[in-house]
Amino acid sequence: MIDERLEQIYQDVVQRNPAEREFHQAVREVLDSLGPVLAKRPELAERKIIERICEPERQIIFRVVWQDDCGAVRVNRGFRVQFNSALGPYKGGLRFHPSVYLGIIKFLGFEQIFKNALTGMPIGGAKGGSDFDPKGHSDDEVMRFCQSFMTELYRHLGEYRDVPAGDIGVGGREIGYLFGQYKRIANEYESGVLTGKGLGWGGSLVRKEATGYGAVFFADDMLKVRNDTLEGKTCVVSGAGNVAIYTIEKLQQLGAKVVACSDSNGYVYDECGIDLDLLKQVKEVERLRIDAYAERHGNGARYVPAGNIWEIPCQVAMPSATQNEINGRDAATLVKNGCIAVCEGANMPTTPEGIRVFQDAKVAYGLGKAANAGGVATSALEMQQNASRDSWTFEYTEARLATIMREIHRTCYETAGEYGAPGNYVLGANIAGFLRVADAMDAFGLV
Ligand code: NDP
Ligand code: 2IT
Repeated sequence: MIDERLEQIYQDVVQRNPAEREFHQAVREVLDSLGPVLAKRPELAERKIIERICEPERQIIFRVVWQDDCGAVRVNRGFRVQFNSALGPYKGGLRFHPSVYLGIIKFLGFEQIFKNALTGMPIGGAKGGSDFDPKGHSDDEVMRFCQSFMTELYRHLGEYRDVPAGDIGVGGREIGYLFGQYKRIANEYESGVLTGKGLGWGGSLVRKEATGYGAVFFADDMLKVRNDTLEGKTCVVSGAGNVAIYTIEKLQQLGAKVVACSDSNGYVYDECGIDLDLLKQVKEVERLRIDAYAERHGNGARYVPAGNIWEIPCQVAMPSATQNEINGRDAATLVKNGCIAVCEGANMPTTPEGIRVFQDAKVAYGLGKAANAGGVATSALEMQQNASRDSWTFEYTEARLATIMREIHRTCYETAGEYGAPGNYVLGANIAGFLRVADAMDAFGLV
């Protein structure tokens, strides 16, 4: 770090939040970008804006008890970290995955503050979730879990207070059960309290596609400033969930070829390009594992159990599964194999060592908090439609998303240039996002 005040802040964060490794990592990455800001704006340091941003406004941890189909009692832990409300109501997804603990939710909530600021929409930052794993549970069990989870969470929510959405393990089915229970307890049809809703009950067209589409728009812009395009590029997309599927869809629409995707068990390699209809059938309709794609395909698609997807040669890599899925060695392999752009649909998928490898090799590197902001931006568009009791067409909503993504890219690119680091989207995104939140916090006084 350039500034020893920042190093001290980081050490304090580590000490005050022991054993929250991913949270430390997310804080470090932002603080590493802020030296030039403190040099220009010393009053922000005096008023301890950074220390305040690193401390969540409110953290809620609660017990979730439910009964499985055999009548056995199950106990999980629920979280909602309401990190920062300087720019609007708390906003951010819910993650249901067995790896969830406070450190994961805090890293995601911290990232969300800056991401949401970059969208230019009036939304603060939050994240929540549970160590509950929806995989392997029946619809009825998922419903009972969601109802129990919302029975505690509802008192902390509201369209002007806190508006959750999906993330890993939380899609349309879970949002339906959560909304149903909220509506029942609150006795109000408060559409704007959750986003990612079904199209027949207050959802927005394009929300399902938005994170993946947005990440591809960002990748397209990164290549454009280098006088290049996505057309004809060989791409690898990790994951096979919501973000991965719609990343693949938009890449294909723009003429790129996606040769592989994955889940936590392995990857599929399809030299002719992923068959998206088959992938959607396997993952979205039947909720199967990715090996079923290769089984059904029959025509050359190969399933590689426990394979490392980053060993597949590609020009564009779009990590869309989870945090820290690309380490320094994976990054070096990608570079060696000719990768020219990495654009993150997932949150913090590249380790700090991996980021250094990409930056040293002058790979166009689009970090998650900028590149995957299209999901939450379209959530904010869903909130707008709910507030005005309106619903927009697919074309109009996608055009709004495209404009927002192009604007985020421009902001990051120009800010990096202004601070003497042209092409460094990490610096550009962290500084631009931070300044928007810091200026609002500063205007509010000591709160
Ligand atoms: P889904 O639950 O729809 O899909 C997640 C995919 O990632 C699955 O293929 C899953 O495989 C894989 N995955 C999850 N955890 C791990 C793990 N620990 N190791 C290996 N693979 C894993 O989630 P989303 O597509 O919504 O989310 C993917 C990423 O995008 C996350 O980082 C999320 O935070 C981020 N994101 C999501 C947004 C959204 O709107 N949904 C918005 C912005 C970012 P398996 O089935 O085997 O678990
Ligand atoms: O990480 C993210 O930005 C999301 N999971 C989406 C959050 C949202 O509120 O739409």
